[in-house]
Amino acid sequence: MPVEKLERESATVVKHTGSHYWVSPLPVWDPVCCVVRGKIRIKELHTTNPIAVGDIVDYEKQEDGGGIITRIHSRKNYIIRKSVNLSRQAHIIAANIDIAFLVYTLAFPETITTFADRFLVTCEAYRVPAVIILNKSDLLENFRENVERFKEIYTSAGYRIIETSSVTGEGIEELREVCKGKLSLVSGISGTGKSSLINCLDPTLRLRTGEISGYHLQGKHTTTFYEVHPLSTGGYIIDTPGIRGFGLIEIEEEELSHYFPEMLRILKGCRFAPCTHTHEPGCAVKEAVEKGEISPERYSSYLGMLEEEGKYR
Ligand SMILES: Nc1nc2c(ncn2[C@@H]2O[C@H](COP(=O)(O)OP(=O)(O)OP(=O)(O)O)[C@@H](O)[C@H]2O)c(=O)[nH]1
Ligand SMILES: [Mg+2]
Ligand SMILES: [Zn+2]
Repeated sequence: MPVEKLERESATVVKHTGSHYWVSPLPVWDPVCCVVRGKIRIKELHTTNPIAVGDIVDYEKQEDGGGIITRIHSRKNYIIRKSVNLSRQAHIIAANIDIAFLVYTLAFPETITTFADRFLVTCEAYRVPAVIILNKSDLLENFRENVERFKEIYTSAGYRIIETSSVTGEGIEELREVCKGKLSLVSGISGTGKSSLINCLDPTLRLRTGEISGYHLQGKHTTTFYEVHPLSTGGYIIDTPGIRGFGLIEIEEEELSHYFPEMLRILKGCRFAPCTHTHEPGCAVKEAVEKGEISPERYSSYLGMLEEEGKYR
């Protein structure tokens, strides 16, 4: 039966579950359940989801209280990753975000640094400011050396790190301040405590959390939807499902080092331009690695990504 068209309005996508999108005209919190009619495609961007949380869309209100999405506004930015399985399909995690928090744990579960570096490169490539949350600080008594090394690597690269614990409350007030007035995103592997942190930021939210288990102490992929939560202390935060692996989408070989802030700062000094900072003589980046000004860990992550990029081309 045809439904009558009512008003057309703009709103932000605040939740995505399969075929449904909830939208709300932020800062007003009044989510309406919408569907997409027909195909909405963004030119030249082939992704599994044409619309992501954080997108601003136009929708037509329907008599039954729901809506039909008719248009996506152009995006200020977005975070996109490639699935690490064979399909290597691209997926937009979220759009129009002011800050991306990488929720990282050195133990319980241990996150591999290549995950962090790929996430951070993607944030740089799409102009999303990134902040690292080093969570579960209450469990790191026996990992002090790893903590210090981790902080050294990423602060010298140019990233802010906030150490947090949802058990002791460490860092929560600092995080609240950063979130005020912004749309932020938490991302990370399963079990790092993304949903627990959001519950700490605003205890009225009561998001579902899951224990970590098994021999490798991994998370159980408790959060399954992408969802925006309004924080009572100000700002909106997007909880996301844990990611297994973060596949980079295509980045040109010559461009990759621009997304390592510590390399970008000095690559003007390379004799050749463009320089891949691998075999070229007179390379300022290699020199900085030798002098210890760029960490060997980040440089080897860079080389790994270069190699992988070549492989899929
Ligand atoms: N000791 C300690 N445990 C924590 C902390 N934060 C979270 N946890 C525990 O870690 C487990 C996983 O927490 P979740 O918040 O569900 O993790 P998540 O990142 O949302 O996981 P997914 O939704 O699966 O991606 C739960 O048992 C939490 O209680 C922390 O700061 N310290
Ligand atoms: Mg979760
Ligand atoms: Zn160079």
